[in-house]
Amino acid sequence: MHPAGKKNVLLLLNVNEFELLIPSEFENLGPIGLLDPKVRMGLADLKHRLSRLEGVLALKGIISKAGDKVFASNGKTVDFAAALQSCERAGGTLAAPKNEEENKAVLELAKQYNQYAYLGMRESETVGQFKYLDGTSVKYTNWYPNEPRGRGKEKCVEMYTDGTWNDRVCTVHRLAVCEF
Ligand code: MMA
Ligand code: CA
Repeated sequence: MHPAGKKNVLLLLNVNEFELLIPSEFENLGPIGLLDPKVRMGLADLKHRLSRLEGVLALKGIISKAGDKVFASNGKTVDFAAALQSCERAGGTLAAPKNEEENKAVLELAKQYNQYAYLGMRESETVGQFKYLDGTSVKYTNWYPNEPRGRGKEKCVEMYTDGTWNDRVCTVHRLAVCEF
């Protein structure tokens, strides 16, 4: 039973690298190793079946993965605001590659759809400074030679189909690549 007003907090539990969200009211059940063997078998089976499904989706070019991130696109080209909206509606956000591995994973999707892709970052008030959508500063970059050169007039960022980046006006239609 949920006592009135009690928040349904979730705990992140790591089980053999398989992260599970467990309602906090079960925290007193202790580590996963103490769970009923049938429950543990069920978890192992779910893990196996999920990784099999991810393998199929990756094989088909529907998702790409890097570390804990999953990238996917609806294949549509839209302006920046619409691209961000469609990612958020799906429970994700626009892809913001934070290292070379993630950049390659986003590139896979740009190549799959043969379209330049919007990235989840924008130029700040300070010309030439780019920030992620949560306001933190962009560290890893992969600018095309001599970019960014929009001098404050190109506040969005597109990924070319070779993985390099260009600052660009936010009104052009580009592939919405999301991260989850
Ligand atoms: C050139 C280059 C870019 C700029 C676009 C805008 C094709 O690339 O000047 O920096 O963003 O033009 O059309
Ligand atoms: Ca540019």
